[in-house]
Amino acid sequence: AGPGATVLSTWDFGAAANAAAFARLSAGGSLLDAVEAGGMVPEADPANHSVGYSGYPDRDGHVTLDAVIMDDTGQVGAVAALEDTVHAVSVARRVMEKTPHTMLVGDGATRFARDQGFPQRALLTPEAEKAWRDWLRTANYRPEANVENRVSRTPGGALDHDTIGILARDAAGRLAGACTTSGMAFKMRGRVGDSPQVGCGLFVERGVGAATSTGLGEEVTRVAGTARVVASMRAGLSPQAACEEVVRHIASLRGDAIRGVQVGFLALGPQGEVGAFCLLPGFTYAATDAAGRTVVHKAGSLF
Ligand code: SD4
Repeated sequence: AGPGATVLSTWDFGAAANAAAFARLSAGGSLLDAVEAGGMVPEADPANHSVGYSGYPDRDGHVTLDAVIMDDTGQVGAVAALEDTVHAVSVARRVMEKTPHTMLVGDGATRFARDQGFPQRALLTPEAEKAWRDWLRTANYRPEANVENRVSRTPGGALDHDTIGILARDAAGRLAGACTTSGMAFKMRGRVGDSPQVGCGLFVERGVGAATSTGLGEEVTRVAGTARVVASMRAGLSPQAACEEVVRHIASLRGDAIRGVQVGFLALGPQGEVGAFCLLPGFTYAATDAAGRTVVHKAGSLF
């Protein structure tokens, strides 16, 4: 795993998130500050149709966001089906810090965001609305693999599914992570993906590792994917072997049902060891080392 990573994020656009996270760490911020700052980057990016502002809506035209944040002391906060709020990852952090709960959903999450002073903002951009109206003509729900790396290439042309998952470690080997997404484009109203669910989109355990996932969330949720990756690491597998194990498990469990489906996992060990693996070619991730150098890598794939 080379020199080891300090910040790891899913997809090409993770490089910008890593830069923000690394800057927070360098300025003395905590690991939670870093992963939150990283998640906020794609959330605010109008060219990214799969996270936050300008995310593609559900099939009723509502942009609904899922996010989670977690550290290695077991602190966790999440929101699901949050609306009218750009920074879902920050609301998730408030859930962690200000409530006795680990997750708020729907109207309750949105009301909590207002109570906490997060500005109300319409998330459906004209471009995303046009994509939705175009989609309604066929209403064919067919998630497309690796569309995350094609942000703003074909406005409205593709069924975006994306997430940013971001993992960070400090010099002492402590770990934290976050995951934020607008979920699958044109999903059913009320659909919640893997991303905000602990052990699915994100899992972090002190001294063992951190893992995050991306792709078609249902395929991650049904196997509690990141909980499984970290459990394998606890049992002695490297982050790479652990990511490969869960991908092989999904493939053997699901057979033909996952043909053409993308799922990718990213894992980070306490010494900065990196693992990444996916079903189909095309999953990339950004790794930033302790000196702040970022390289975008292609993950290995099963097929
Ligand atoms: C979801 N896993 O909502 C997310 C989408 C995603 O890359 O990660 N896409 O299913």
